Amino acid sequence: TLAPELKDTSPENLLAPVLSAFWDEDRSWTLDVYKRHEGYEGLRKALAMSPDDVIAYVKESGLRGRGGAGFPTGMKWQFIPQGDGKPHYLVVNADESEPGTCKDIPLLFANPHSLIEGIVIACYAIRSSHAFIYLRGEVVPVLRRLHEAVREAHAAGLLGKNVLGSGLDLELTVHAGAGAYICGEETALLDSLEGRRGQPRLRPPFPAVAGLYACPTVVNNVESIASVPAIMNRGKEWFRSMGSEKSPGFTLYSLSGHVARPGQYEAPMGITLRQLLDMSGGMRPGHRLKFWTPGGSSTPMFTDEHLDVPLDYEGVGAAGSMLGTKALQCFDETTCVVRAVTRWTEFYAHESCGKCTPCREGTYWLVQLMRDIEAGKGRMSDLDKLNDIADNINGKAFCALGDGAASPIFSSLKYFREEYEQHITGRGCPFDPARTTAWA
Ligand code: L3W
Repeated sequence: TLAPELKDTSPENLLAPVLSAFWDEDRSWTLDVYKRHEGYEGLRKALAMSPDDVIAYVKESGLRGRGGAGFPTGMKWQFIPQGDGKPHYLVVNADESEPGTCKDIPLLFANPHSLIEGIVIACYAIRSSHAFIYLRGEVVPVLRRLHEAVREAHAAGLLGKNVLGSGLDLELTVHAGAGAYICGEETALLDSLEGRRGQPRLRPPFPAVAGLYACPTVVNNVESIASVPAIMNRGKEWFRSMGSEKSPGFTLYSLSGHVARPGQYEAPMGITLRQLLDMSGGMRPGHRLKFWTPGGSSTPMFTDEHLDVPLDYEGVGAAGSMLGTKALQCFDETTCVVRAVTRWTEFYAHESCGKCTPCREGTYWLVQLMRDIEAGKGRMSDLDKLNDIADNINGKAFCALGDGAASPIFSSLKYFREEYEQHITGRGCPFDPARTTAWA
């Protein structure tokens, strides 16, 4: 019954959640509570279908990957060759670390069984008997909760030999990473899982052809897989009735920064930041939005002119950015954009794995320039140099980390060049007179 209400995007109807439906219920993470909320019903329906039909069903639902790129989930499953005699693997990317992104970790903490149910469905579909969850290592309470949920699922016959009498044998391994942003890149994650230093591999071959241990592997984000049980249980038409034609369904937006009520907001794809701010109490009292990221710091920033951009892949793309992980970091007029971009750039330089020269060297030089400008020691020619270095990283690095580092540079210079110039002409930060080098 959710669909008609969700189609109406008036704020009071936007709070009919699916993924976050019972996060605030007592012991929401247990199998008992999950079962009271349609838990494992989607799996039962999937097991009554053929594996190929499950893949076709997910494809027809229009579900797109929630990890940043929006690749169609069913199509990715379909890439797995069948009858090849090799083991197939499902690897869930739970290495959430994009700045501003905080949706997968809360989901795993509050409702780990939605992911486990999705994993069983996906493994049945792609004919895999071993799945892995690669979890960001710092989140030890989530690791413990996942281990407990896997134990519960085993005891209930939802994992292990002959799942629910279907003939499917499935093991699920939870692996904790060591806190490297690069290990969220799918091929670096696979290297790390194999016990090597996490560095991206050349693609193609894509993991679907040669992934974990050189075998066909599906790598999916937590939220993508956790969305599958509800699709199987309530139907692809129900899912398609939300969101937009090319970006259907519901999703989790992470709202952070200078907003009155930060947190995870579940809403249909295509909602706008203006509507999300209406739901969340707006910016903090007395302040106005200055700039924001639609999908974490790796996606080009927006300003208050973009409040009505539909937050789906097409809408954000047409406005010159990317939906990414739907991490909406909102900054008000008290924020120095140069300082914010400096911090992000330091993050990318620190997290660059060093494998390719454009990213390793380029992010280092971006940091030097940004620190100088922020400290009032920059020159006007540095602005073109910044653009030039970012241009030499963008599209030329081994993986998307380099593009992510270039994005905030390009977009902040596009919208706030004047603010950069003020740092240079005023020899310091106009937002913080104490941070000036006029004394130097
Ligand atoms: C088989 C083909 N498979 C593509 C698969 C590919 C991958 C998926 C998407 O980066 C973005 C990045 C971040 N045969 C295929 C194929 N695939 N062609 O489709 O691939 P791709 O290359 O478009 O993207 P990606 O390398 O997975 C993801 C952005 O997301 N991002 C996210 C950052 C951080 C997190 C986090 O902390 N959780 O996700 C933020 O914007 O910049 O552009 O599976 O194998 N012909």
